[in-house]
Amino acid sequence: MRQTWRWFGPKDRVTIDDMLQAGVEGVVTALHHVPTGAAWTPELIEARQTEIATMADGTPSGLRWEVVESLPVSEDIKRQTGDWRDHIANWKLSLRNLASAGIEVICYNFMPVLDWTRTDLAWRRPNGATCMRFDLVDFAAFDLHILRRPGARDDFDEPLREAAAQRFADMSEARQAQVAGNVVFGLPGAAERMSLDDVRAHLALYRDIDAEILRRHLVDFLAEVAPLAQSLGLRLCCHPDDPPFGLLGLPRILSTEADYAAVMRAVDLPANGITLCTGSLGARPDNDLPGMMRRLGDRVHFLHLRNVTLEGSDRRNSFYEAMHLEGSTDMVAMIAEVLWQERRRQGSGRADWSIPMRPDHGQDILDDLGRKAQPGYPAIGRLKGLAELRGIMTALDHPMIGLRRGAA
Ligand code: DNO
Repeated sequence: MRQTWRWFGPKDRVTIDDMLQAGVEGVVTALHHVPTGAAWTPELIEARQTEIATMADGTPSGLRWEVVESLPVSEDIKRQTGDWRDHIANWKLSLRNLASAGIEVICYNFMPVLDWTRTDLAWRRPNGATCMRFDLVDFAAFDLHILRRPGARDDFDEPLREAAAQRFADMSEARQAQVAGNVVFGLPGAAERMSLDDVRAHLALYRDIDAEILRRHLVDFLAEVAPLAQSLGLRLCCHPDDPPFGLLGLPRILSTEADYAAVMRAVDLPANGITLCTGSLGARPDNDLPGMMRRLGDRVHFLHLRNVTLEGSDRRNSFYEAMHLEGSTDMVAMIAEVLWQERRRQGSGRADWSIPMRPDHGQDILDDLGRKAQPGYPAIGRLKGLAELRGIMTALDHPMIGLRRGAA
């Protein structure tokens, strides 16, 4: 596995020097400042590559931009409205420019309106660390009583509606505003904040788009971009829904193994691959993550290794972001499956046998608590996650362990 790290550019409070000292091998970033729908120019790509290649004192970092996360897909493309054809043309131009710059792995997602959703961005753990959390009762209180979305009632059963009413009655105005802000924080790049009216307006635009239509739009998009990516030697990898269940009445199409299998079959090219995010998919107890890695592994082009603790056994639960080896996902089994997949790729002579992974998210610990980096992306919490994951990788790869022999 290639050990990578997400960087939000020069404004990120976690620097190139920081990640280098964390032992990172490659960088994951995006041109967050380019408006969605516009093409990424060679000049802007090169400028970002130079930033990555340089430490604070001007010495070379030895790091390269290895994965794009994300090349954003516009709402117009998802809905096939407005300028969607121009946006696809620009997306393809960005692919060409990225390929010319030597960047091969391109992550994107196809979630309408919101990129990810949490109710807490800094939820306190008993040891004083903080983490992100999705509280289903808070979320229902938001949907029913703060956003007051028409149709929200039908999404929650009676006990949940009652719990949400009680929760809302107990919320201070400050907490109401905080939950609303947190829920809408998950915009790609998270630079802007939507008002509740903006959210309502965005939701209205999806009134007539169900999962079947949205899936068709994704397949139409892939039918355009995947053959080009294939010819340029690029690997596209779609990120799953986060969390992997319906929210705010919006359609969801990448929440399960069956969802992924259907989209990969529809455009059956190696370049049409997936980002296997154990944190997003792991928020649903019926997703078997090591099994997904085993069965879909030859099209997994990028890995997000992260853990969540589920607080129930339903498909839709409250959960919080646990430390990387804690939580509900068996991370050792997951890494073993990845290493097996890499052996198989090596055996068949694939140049892309080593899969880029990044320690996804981390709890805020120690000096992170004062640094206030991007939610989910602290320096030390991620460093701890990477160190733990690297320990597992190193151990499972050791000649004394049966994995090598088992895969042969
Ligand atoms: C959250 C991330 C997502 C992810 C995009 C990929 O922290 O996992 O923002 O980068 O959904 O397109």
